[in-house]
Amino acid sequence: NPSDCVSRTTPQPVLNAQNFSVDLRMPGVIPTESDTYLCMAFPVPTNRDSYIVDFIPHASMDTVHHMLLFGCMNPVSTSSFWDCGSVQGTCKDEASIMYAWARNAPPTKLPKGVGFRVGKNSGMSHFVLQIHYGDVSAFRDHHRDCSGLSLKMTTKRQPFIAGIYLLMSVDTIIPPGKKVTNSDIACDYTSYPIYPFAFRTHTHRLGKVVSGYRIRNGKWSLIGRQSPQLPQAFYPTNKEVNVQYGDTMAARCVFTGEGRTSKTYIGGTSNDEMCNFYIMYYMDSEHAIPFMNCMETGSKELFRHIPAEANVPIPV
Ligand code: IYT
Ligand code: CU
Repeated sequence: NPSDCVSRTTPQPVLNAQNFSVDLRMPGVIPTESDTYLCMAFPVPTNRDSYIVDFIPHASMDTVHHMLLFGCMNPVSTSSFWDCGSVQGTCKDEASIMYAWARNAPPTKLPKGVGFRVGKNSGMSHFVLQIHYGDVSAFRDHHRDCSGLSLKMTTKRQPFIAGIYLLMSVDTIIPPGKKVTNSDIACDYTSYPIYPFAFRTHTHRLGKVVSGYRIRNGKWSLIGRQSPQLPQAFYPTNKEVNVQYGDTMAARCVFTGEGRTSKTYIGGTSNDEMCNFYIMYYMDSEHAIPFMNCMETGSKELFRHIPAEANVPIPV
């Protein structure tokens, strides 16, 4: 939509002293190859702590496959945009994901009173927007793309902080030809209560289904379950499942090695695999921890009790 590119240059209206909006847009790019990943970094426009309270996507449906928003201190580059496919990446330090838009999936809304805390003190001085351009045939006319996101921000303290808990496998090996390989991840939870409200799964081509659970007193409660072959957006969680000190977090990715002639490892390229279960939660801002992760391999004994649904494929 060419008018998207125009709005970028018009000044941002100042809503009032506390609330403002930030436009993160590609600077009129023309990707030439399908499956191009482009990134752009933006400094957080205030030194004060501020909160993202809403995301408004602007994506060209015919070319944008997905968009991800990260926060970090040191983006790979600050000059215009860069190719951030598997080689260069997004940030020199650890990046934290805050938003995902995927074609044909409804975008997530933050609950009222919940915001992502950003700004220098929160370890997030920059936003990095990543856009995966899928089919680029629509660029044969050489139009320029300004897809991106608008962030609704405020400096007003929010009662709840949004955060991400990431469960990821670091050691899965998928034997070639083997029909089913489970990748199991589990960690004890030893912090203040979190309230999950959305989840996202991520694998590459071999992932069939990814499920995440809270285990309390031996009872497994589903947080979310999805096919990673469907749009990899944040979906609403199953039902109100909170997580508290003493619980266990667990996730399983089910892979198939069919069609492969050699072992598949965890890695960044499309020939590698990943097993990720992201939980978006809110937490009392008093003891907020914005990002947590779990990379431990779950024990066989624990996973003997995983509900059977975790191995039931989801039709795509
Ligand atoms: C090896 C792996 O599984 N990488 C994942 C998870 C990951 C995400 C972030 C690892 C780190 C991060 O800072 I954010 I270290 C991975 O790269 N996943 C991709 C994106 O990078 C987010 C994905 O689409 O979920
Ligand atoms: Cu990946």
